[in-house]
Amino acid sequence: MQRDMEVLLVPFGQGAGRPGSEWGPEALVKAGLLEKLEAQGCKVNRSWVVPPAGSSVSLEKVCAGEQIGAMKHSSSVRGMNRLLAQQASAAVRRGRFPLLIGGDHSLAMGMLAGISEHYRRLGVIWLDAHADMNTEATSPSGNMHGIPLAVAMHVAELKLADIWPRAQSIDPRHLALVGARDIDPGESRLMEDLHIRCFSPQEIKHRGAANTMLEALQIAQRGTDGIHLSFDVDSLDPQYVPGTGTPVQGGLVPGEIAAAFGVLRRSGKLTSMDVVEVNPQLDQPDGRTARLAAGLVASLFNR
Ligand code: 4U7
Ligand code: MN
Ligand code: MN
Ligand code: MN
Repeated sequence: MQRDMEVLLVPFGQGAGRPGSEWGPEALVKAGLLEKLEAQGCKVNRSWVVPPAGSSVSLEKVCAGEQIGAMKHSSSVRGMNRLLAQQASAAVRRGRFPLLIGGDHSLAMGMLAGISEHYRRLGVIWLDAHADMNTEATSPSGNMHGIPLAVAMHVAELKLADIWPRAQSIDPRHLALVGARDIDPGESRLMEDLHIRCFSPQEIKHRGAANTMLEALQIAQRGTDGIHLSFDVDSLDPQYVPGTGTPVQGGLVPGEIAAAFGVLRRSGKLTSMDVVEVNPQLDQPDGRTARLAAGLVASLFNR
């Protein structure tokens, strides 16, 4: 893995249905994520991604804009993702590994938009309790953290190219879902239509996490020029991650994520990553969600 990293800290949670994930970056920094990475010999360049005061994409101004369909805060989500795409693209151009510390999962749109300017055939591994591929038309909630994959595959109304003009859509053949167990009807139709491979927790527990991740890696690797890992902490079982906004029972245990990450680390193939949906306001007072997430993320970059 490229160990010269651009850590993009994005305190933004308006894509989620409940407040708090905007405090995720602070909690992950407090949990020592950046020190752990540095202790392992990574070069950590960090930047907070927030709208510059008075800029044409300030949150205040974009909040006042029009909404797409019924999606909540769609203008500010788009504005924030445009800024993020710019930073993610610049990081790859400088030869660095972009690591997003969110924030809610709508921020994956900006990451994929910016990164796909350079990796034109990007493989994606989506580690999540959810499929995150509702469209504006199928979303039961109107929350934009539930649509990033539909946007990335250019099957939603909003497209990556609306966020970042030089973006390239994600080919569903290069996408693997890992850990999904709460899938809406519109999402399961799309998964069938596009033949998207989904590894349920049941399958992972049966086959073993390392074997499963090896197969997911093959899907993301075959015919691609880069691999993005999107780590939604709700892929873990809620007993380990109380601090997340959309918990779903029956999730992965930390040892399973660690084993899966071991496969990815040894492959050396990842070219970018997100860690999202840490919500410190919902966490136990000891901050266990951020601490667990920080340890797991750092383990990916261990030598
Ligand atoms: B997350 C949901 F309806 N599918 O669209 C939706 F169940 O980034 C949840 O994975 C989405 O946490 C969860 O709102 C988004 C819902
Ligand atoms: Mn999720
Ligand atoms: Mn998600
Ligand atoms: Mn969530």
